[in-house]
Amino acid sequence: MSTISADPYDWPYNGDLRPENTAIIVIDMQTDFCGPGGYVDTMGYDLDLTRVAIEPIKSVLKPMREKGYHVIHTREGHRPDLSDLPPNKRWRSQQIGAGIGDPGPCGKILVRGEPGWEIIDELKPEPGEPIIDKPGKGSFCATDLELLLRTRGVENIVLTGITTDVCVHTTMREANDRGFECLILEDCCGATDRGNHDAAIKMVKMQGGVFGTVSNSQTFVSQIP
Ligand code: C5J
Repeated sequence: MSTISADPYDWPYNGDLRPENTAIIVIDMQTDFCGPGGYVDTMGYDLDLTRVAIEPIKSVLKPMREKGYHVIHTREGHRPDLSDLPPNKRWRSQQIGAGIGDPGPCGKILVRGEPGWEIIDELKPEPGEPIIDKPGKGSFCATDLELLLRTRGVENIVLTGITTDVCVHTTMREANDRGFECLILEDCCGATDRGNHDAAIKMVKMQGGVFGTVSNSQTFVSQIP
């Protein structure tokens, strides 16, 4: 039996932490969310706030890969014909000057196959690691992620990526409702606003761990069995 020190409870709750039943999900580490000229940059947000997660995620991926844990990546993006882009999502993005599907310095914003949609070089998936393409914020909505996790026997999920308050949080909530045992690594995430990041982390800790529990990369790397 092994656990990772976490707040408000050590994870996983039942001490059953093994490479076979545990996956890390690296959420949306794409140029559009943390690279120059991408969606977040075009909206005018500070890229340092999302890029801060890159090195901590790398430090966690290394031992997880070496020990044979499941590694899964996600990308937010839409079909080139935008047939899976809800009109209200497009309209809202246009209001802030970064219309999804519109041309930008990294190609069409948040469109599959465009340079901005690619996962950044620092966190390129290794051969065999599944990539989930999702049209929304949650990684379970309109994807085969749940089937993939259940088929592999995954029970525990480590959440990393960007942004803490949007795609990471939505995915954590979806996973928690499906009975997965969730851990979020707070320094492996970043938001477009520091206060939102802190609030999103705080929310997880309410009610005895309402969506799971919180740790950090250093603790995780030093304790992972
Ligand atoms: C957003 C994401 N923030 N990956 N997407 O629109 O969190």
